Amino acid sequence: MRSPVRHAGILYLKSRCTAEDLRASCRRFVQTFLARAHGRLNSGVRWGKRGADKPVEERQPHEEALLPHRAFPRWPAAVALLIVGALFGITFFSVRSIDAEEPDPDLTVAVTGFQWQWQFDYPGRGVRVIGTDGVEPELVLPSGTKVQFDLTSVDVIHSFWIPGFRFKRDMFPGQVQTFQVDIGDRTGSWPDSGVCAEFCGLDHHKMRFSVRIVTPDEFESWLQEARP
Ligand SMILES: [Cu+2]
Repeated sequence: MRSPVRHAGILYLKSRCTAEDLRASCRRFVQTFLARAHGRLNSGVRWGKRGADKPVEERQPHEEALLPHRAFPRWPAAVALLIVGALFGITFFSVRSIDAEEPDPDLTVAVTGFQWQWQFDYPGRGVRVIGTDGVEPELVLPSGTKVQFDLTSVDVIHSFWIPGFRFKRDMFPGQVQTFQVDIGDRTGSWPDSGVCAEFCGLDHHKMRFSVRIVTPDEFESWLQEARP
């Protein structure tokens, strides 16, 4: 006779499978999983009873193998669980700190990706920079500030990536993704330092831009000059 536990883990697909059938199958699967996990944890005791009361010469090989003194130790599983838990915790808190946003950043830049160029808008400042075929756009930022990027796309998925900022984020049509970056005190110009990191069509390779970081005073002067 087949074990009911063995049966319980199988998801039967009927020609007309109702939602209740699926729920029942999922329930059986979870119950089976828990029952087996519980059985494994107690294997040293449960399996150890088999053959333990027989003389050594009458024991079957599988019974001998499962006696308590042959059972697998539990500490490797405990160590593995501890490592997984620690890695999970480190990842959780790292991602949370990376994604943390201040309610009032110093500057917001709205970045729009399109096939196959970039558009940088400085909301409230009246400045827009658009890349054209053959002319790489320049992203100008003030040093020593917290800058928020609002990212979106008008056609396909692009990905805004400035390797020097250690930050990359995908851009989806119809959605706005935000992230904030602390712009350090270093000023300078870095041609070709920003790219699209998502293959977005034939001329994807043309989606590159330069980054220039200037002092806050120079940034205000640049805004005035760039304003149409
Ligand atoms: Cu792209």
